[in-house]
Amino acid sequence: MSLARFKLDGRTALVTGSSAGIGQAILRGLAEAGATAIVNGRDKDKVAKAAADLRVAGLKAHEAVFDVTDAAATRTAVERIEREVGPIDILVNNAGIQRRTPLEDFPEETWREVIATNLDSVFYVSKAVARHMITRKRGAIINICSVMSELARPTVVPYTASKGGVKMLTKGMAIDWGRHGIRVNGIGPGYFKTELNAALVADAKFSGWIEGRTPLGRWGNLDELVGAAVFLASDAASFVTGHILYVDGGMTS
Ligand code: NAP
Ligand code: GCO
Repeated sequence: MSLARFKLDGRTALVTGSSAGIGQAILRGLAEAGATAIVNGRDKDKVAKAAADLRVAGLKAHEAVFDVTDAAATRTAVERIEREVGPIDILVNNAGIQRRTPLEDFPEETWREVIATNLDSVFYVSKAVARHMITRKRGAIINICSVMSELARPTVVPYTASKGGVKMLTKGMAIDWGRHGIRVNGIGPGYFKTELNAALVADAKFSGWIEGRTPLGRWGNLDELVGAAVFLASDAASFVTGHILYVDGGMTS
């Protein structure tokens, strides 16, 4: 098989929450594979900095500042991208948050914030983008799940529920949109050192538990997620849809 099937030249990729962390790493990897990158986040300065970093590396980058929990703002932003940048060929629903509190003490408003950011947004952004992909009869969507799509641990139950939802939403989207030539898959990262996990990284006991609980014996490196994203976004995965690819050092096994 030619490695050209992994190339993304001539395609445009929107990654939500790509001004930092996993989303930033995945978007850079898609751009290095040839895609035009669209950086998203709520903070315009962070988005501008992330886009500038891509341009300094000689990569094509545009900025799209919007809150993925706002369905109307999302629709407006997607219409603007399609009009001003061009067709969105690849969508990665990555934006997400974590809140840690024992369930019996978990505030209802925080539950809503976690579900809105991690789950509702995947529906909002995917629906806005898929309307255009359907007319073109092609597209690739990747939803960022988690090992928490399969496993649970204390104090992060709302997050776990949200990521279980993202797993099944991924499968449902694959079923509804396969006839339109749209492939929908998930990536389930293990534990990675990002801002979202800063408190865990600083906790030597927890970090030691992660290393012991992970067959490869360590936290993941952000660039170790890029291969899975490029594969699932590319023609190399032309017959792959509804699949959750765990990049977790073996934790879910
Ligand atoms: P992060 O470092 O905190 O980055 C989160 C990104 O999402 C930021 O760019 C943030 O920018 C953006 N964001 C947050 N809320 C948003 C909203 N409402 N609208 C638009 N953008 C928003 O987190 P991360 O660790 O990279 O996590 C990214 C995704 O990976 C999440 O879905 C998370 O659940 C998942 N994940 C992470 C790990 C891990 O080990 N880190 C493992 C498995 C899955 P602004 O705040 O400026 O908007
Ligand atoms: C936690 C972490 C996890 C990871 C990730 C693992 O508190 O256990 O935040 O939820 O971020 O989701 O896949």
